[in-house]
Order: sequence, then structure tokens, then C-alpha cells
Amino acid sequence: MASIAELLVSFLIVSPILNVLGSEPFKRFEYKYSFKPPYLAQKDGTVPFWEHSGNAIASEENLRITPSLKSQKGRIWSKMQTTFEWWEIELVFRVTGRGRIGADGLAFWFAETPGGEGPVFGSNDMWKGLGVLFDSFDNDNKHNNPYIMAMVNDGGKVYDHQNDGSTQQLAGCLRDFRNKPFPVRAKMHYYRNILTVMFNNGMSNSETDFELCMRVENVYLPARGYFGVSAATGGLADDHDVQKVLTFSLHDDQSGQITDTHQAEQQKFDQEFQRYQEELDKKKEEYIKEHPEAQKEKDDEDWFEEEQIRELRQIFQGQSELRTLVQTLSRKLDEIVGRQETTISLVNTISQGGVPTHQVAGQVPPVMPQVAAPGAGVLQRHEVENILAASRELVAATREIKNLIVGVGSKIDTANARPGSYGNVDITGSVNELKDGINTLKRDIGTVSQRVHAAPVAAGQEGCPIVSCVSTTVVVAMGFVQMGVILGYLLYKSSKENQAKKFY
Ligand SMILES: [Ca+2]
Ligand SMILES: [Ca+2]
Repeated sequence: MASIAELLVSFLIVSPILNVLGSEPFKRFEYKYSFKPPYLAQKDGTVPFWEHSGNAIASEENLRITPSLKSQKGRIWSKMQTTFEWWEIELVFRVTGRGRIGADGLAFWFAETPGGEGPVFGSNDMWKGLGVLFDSFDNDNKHNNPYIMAMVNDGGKVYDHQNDGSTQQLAGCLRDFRNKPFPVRAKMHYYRNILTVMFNNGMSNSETDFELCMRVENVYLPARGYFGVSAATGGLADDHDVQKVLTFSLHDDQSGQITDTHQAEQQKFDQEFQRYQEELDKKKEEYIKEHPEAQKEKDDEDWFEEEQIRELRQIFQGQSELRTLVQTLSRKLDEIVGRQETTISLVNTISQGGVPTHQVAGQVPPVMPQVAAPGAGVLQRHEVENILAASRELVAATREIKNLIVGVGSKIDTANARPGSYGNVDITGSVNELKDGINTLKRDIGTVSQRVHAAPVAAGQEGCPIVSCVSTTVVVAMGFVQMGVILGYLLYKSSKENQAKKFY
């Protein structure tokens, strides 16, 4: 019964469609000649208003006319004879098989009498009426299958299987209907003796996405008949599943009586629906008043959402995730750019003669050649040590000389302080000479000292063999000798004068 309710709802939804072209008919959904999921089949496996036989199996979701097993035949026929002359039927089905090619095919029928088991796609031959055949297998080997063709039989023709009915067809079109992502749709439109077959090849799930397969004029079918769908497998086998058969009766726009009746019915159902809706809302409010704790349960209704809202939400979530990903990528890109710039500036510094990173660690090497580089005039380490030692000796000797001079100075002062001394002028002159000598000596020492200190720096260029050409020791020794002679002379002269004074 549920399926009947479903069909009733569909009946209410489908309203007459008035095309802008005046010649287009009014459509009315005919639930007694239709079936569709959910609740396609009832619990006992029957399809309301239809009767299936052979290998056909009906479930809630579809009608499997043949399973993909060898030599299967199945069919389904409407129980009631049509009550309308013109009609449109939409057939939604799938033909699926594991093989690259399948067999045999599926057929839609409109015949004067319901068909039985037979050789034409699971149904009997020599039918009286229309067959639209979806022929999977290429019997005549012309590489023109899967193929869709229409054939009208007056009850006297035997279907020419060997040639795929090519000589008997009204018209046809080459369309692949096997193994498509979505169910394929065929719309057979018969109005005023014009048969049109539209086809959707199952690459989209749109209900309006049809293309023309054929249009044939002057087609004369029985005024009343039955609709049927059948299928068969052979050596090769496909699943032949019908999901929907939607039948509309087509009416001239003059048939106002039908339209009026239909509108009156719809109005009546609308009012009834409105009344039920108000009642339901009232009951809901009362229930919430009586069960405040049920408010939470009411919130649970959020668990359910409309299909469109869910789709929008999923799109939004997907885009949010994409945005987050793009932001993360952008941040990482910035980091990479920053590092790259740092690297480029370093490279530039190096290429412009800056301190290369590998030389920073080796800052010592530029100094080393001045000390240790082997060259003709460069001082060796032991030579520098010698110079330093000599320098120290020189300083020590200078101190001794200074002490001596201080001693001599004090003696001279003592001598000058004695009365009757007449040799003051000479002594002063001698002392002046001595001072000059000492100054000269100091200058010499200073020069030597400068050379000694300058040697390590300027050694490389001058190649001055300080050690070899200046003998500090000799200079010092000469100084001593000179001073010794002068002092000796002064002492001798002083003692002579004292002796001479005693004789006076
Ligand atoms: Ca064939
Ligand atoms: Ca063929």
C-alpha cells in the first residue's frame, strides 16, 4: 500500500504542463501504469498494478528482469488495459555486466495483449503493437550494437534476430546503454500517431537531460493495450534492472473536462493536506507543552536535513577545508620566499668580495705568511729570539752605564765642592764630552732598538739582515770600552791633580 501512497503523491505533484506550443498535450501521471522506488515491490514480492514472470525478481528498489546468468528470460506487464489513446512512458533502467559485450537486451512493449515468454528479448514473437528494443548483442556482426530500435508488428512478423531486426525497424539509433555511471533513461512519446524516442545515456543523473533518438510519423498502434518490459540473456549475460516506469497519459488541450476534474481533485487533496498539517502542528505544540524535556528530542530533528541543505553544507565544508589548505600553503610559500631571499643576499655578499663564509673561519692565514712564509729576507724564529735577547742585554747594560754615570757624577760634584780646585773648567769640559758621548751612545742604542722592533714587520721587504750586519754586542762592548777609557782617564787625571795638590 505504501507504493500506492507514493504514486498518489506523485500524481499530486505532477500537474498538467502546458507547453508554449499550443500543439503540446496535457500530461497526466498514470500511477496504475507506473512503478518506481521506494517500495517498488510489496512485501509479498508483487508490484502493484503489474505482473512479472519468468526470472524477474522485484525488490523495493528495482525490478531485476534478468540476473546476469546464462539463458534467462523475464518480463513484467501492466495488469490493466490502457484507457487513453496517447501516452508518454519514461523507462529508467540499467544494463550492467562484467563483459565488454553483453546479451541479449531489453525491450519495452505496448501490445494489444500482455506478452508471454518468447524469443524476442524474453517476450513472445509476432506481437501486435510496438516494441522498442535495446539490443546489446551484435548478431549480424555489423559492429552496430548496442542499438536502440523501434518496430511495429501487426502480429504477423517474426523478428529477424540474425540481422538484429535491421530490415524491420521503424527507426533506430546507435547508443551505448551498458555499464553507465547512472541509470539510462528512455522516453517513448506517442501522440497523434507520432512516435518519439528520447534517450539519456546515463552519463548524467539529470531528469531532463535527453537527446533525440528517433522520431517517426504515421505510427498506428492499437487504441488500447498493455505496457510491458522484458529482457533476456544468452551465452553472455547482463543484469537487466528496471528502476522506474513512469506513464503519463496525453490529452488534447480541448479536453477541459479532464483538466477540470484533475484540478478539482488536486484542490481537494490540497485542502486535506492543509488540514492534516495544521492538526499535526497543533499536536506538536501540545506535546511540547506536556513534555518540556522533549525539547531536546525536538532538537534531535536537526539530525535530519533536507537533501539540498545537506548538499550545500557539504559544499561549504569542502570549500572551507580548501580555504584552510590554501592558507597553509600560502604561509609555507612565504617562509620559502624569506629563506630564498636570505640565501640570495648571502650569495651576493660573497660574489661582491665580502668575507666569504669559508674564509671567516680562516682569518689567521693572511697573518701567517708574515711570520712563517719562507722567503729570502724573512726573519726566522730563532733570529727574532736572538734579537729580543740582545735587546734585553742592551737594556741591562744601559742601566749599568746609567748607574756608573750617576756614580761618576757624584764624585765629580764632590771634587768640585773642594776649595782650591782649579781644574773646574777642564773637568766641566770633560764631563760635557762625556755627556755627548753618552748621548751618541743613547742615539745608537735607540736606532738599534728601533731596528730590532721594526724587524718583524718590515723584514719581508727589506731583507735587512739586522742580525748579520749589526752586532749589538759589539756596539755595547765598544760603548763599555769607550766609557772605561774615559773613566780611567778621568780617575787618573783626578788622582794626579790630588797628588800635585799635596806637594803645594
Ligand atoms: Ca541482437
Ligand atoms: Ca548488429
